[in-house]
Amino acid sequence: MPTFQDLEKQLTKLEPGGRSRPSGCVSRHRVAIIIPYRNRDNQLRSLLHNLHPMLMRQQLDYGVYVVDEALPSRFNRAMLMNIGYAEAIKLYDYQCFIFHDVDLIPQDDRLIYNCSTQPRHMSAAIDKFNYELPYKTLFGGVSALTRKQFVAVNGFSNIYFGWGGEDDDMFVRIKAKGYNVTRYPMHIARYRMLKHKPDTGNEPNPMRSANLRHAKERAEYDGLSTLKYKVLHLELKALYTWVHVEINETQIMQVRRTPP
Ligand code: UD2
Ligand code: MN
Repeated sequence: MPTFQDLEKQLTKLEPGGRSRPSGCVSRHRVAIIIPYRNRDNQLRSLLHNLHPMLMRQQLDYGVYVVDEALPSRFNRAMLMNIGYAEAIKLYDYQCFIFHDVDLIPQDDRLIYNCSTQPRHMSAAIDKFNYELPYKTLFGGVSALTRKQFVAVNGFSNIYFGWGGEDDDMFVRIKAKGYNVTRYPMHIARYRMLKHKPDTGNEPNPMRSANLRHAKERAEYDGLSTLKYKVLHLELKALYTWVHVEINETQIMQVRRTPP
């Protein structure tokens, strides 16, 4: 496993903040890779080691954003992705957003990290699930939305603390706005999932099914439009832009969970 220092030596063409663009042409795709993150150092190194060379080969104009949630609030994957979006657009005119679990390593160069006329679920075939889609409405893992699509669905919900439900909630939002989820062919959309020890602060969320029941109505008043957070630190590191954030769980839970 390479250290961050090893990686910096290998990836000399990167610009500060984990940015790259093709030399000699202007890429059609300005892509922000948003990684919801806490305490998965080994996996982050592994992902960056694989992702940067692949994205360069794909001739994308891209940047990598690691949104790292400070303790003690419970992990909120969906909200971290909203924050990643909000911070990335302040820094560059991104038009495409790839929301990326840190533990999924793409295995095929034809898995192009761009956006389409419909939201795309990228991680359709994962080794852990025998490279089969576990269920048709799955939207977890890695997904791709244009800026316009992401704004139309009001981003992700902010109220899912702990593990589960936030990806299904997004699927509901997407359908509610008349979009259809697309996927690359199963022999291309292949990923390896890295193993890890159980996390603290990301235990299964007991509210996940109850929250999901009102996903469609809640999309109108819970999401990008009500996003509140505090940036503790933002730094253009060599391999990625590090966004260290504080989330106030009590404050967020004052948002209505059920329709008025
Ligand atoms: C599934 C989904 C994931 C998400 C989750 C439910 C797939 C392939 N993955 O993941 O997208 O919907 O269920 O919430 O469908 N993380 C940290 N530190 C932590 C905890 C989580 O960095 O302490 C991040 C990291 O990017 C990780 C992601 O959150 O990959 C999802 O957590 P997980 O990998 O533990 O959950 P998993 O594999 O069941
Ligand atoms: Mn995982």
